[in-house]
Amino acid sequence: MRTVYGVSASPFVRKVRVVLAEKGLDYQLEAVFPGPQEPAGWRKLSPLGKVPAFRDGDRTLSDSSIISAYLERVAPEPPLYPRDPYDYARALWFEEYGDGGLVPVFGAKIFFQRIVGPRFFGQTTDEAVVDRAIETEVPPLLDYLEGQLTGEFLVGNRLTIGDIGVVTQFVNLRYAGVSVDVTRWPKLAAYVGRITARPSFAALIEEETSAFGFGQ
Ligand SMILES: N[C@@H](CCC(=O)N[C@@H](CS)C(=O)NCC(=O)O)C(=O)O
Repeated sequence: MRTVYGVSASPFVRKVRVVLAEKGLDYQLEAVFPGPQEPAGWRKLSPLGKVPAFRDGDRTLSDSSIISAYLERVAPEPPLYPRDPYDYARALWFEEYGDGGLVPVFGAKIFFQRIVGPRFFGQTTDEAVVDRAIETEVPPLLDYLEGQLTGEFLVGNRLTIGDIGVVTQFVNLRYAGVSVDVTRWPKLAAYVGRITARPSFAALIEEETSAFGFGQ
């Protein structure tokens, strides 16, 4: 049995779970909360201490990008990495845009401030940090994506790892009470709605919303 280790509200854990769902692969989720209360032996599974980590029999891996690339080789259908060299690279670029571009703002300055800090570390939200992020840092990130969307997906005409890597970050943004303004970013708002309505995303959003009470 395959096992994903991590906390389900993590955008990176969700990314791997969406990949597994899109490929129709069975797995179990084992709850691991990174940080001070990490379980004994965790660093053997995840040398950097981050979630997700993954086990497939006696093989272990960490990092959502690495796990997703492994799963593509294990189960090539449906492909989530384009065959065309440039499309392949563009899909990886959007995956990186989620990790390196969106996370430092959506994650560190909004989701952490509004959700993780108050709920798990007893911290008070610094609304000035959140407001500044929403007003000045989020818009250029969304402007770029709006300009990249020419069709149903970010790359080509089918779902890729780029879509999964970007949209999983928007799920956390929504949990933190921030949605994409449809009047300012119409293509992006429709795109995020479309991708999150896929059964792979929708099932996890339902599970996480009821487990954590997001948006209630
Ligand atoms: N590049 C990593 C990022 C994973 C990551 O940052 N996970 C966060 C949770 S969303 C984490 O484990 N943070 C704990 C830490 O950095 O110690 C991936 O794609 O898996």
